[in-house]
Amino acid sequence: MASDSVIGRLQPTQVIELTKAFMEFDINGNGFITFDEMKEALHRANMPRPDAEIHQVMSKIDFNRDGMASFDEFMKFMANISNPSQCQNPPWK
Ligand SMILES: [Ca+2]
Ligand SMILES: [Ca+2]
Repeated sequence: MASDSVIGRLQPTQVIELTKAFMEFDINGNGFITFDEMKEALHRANMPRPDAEIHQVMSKIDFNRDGMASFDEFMKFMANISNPSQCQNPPWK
């Protein structure tokens, strides 16, 4: 998985938490979250959401539009929305 740049922006504890979260969503463990898996995972977590809302979230996570959220896409999405307050300016800016 070529996600070093994304993971490098996250705290190690965040990476562990997000990896756990990903594994909960990826019910069949194939490394991708499908619409059905996200729906099922939210249902299991007692957070059922309407299909339209799940579609919306999936479309935000699914950068390459193959209909599934890969681990890399999931990490990117979570890194973007987590926006930690302790976020430092990257040295290349
Ligand atoms: Ca899967
Ligand atoms: Ca994808």
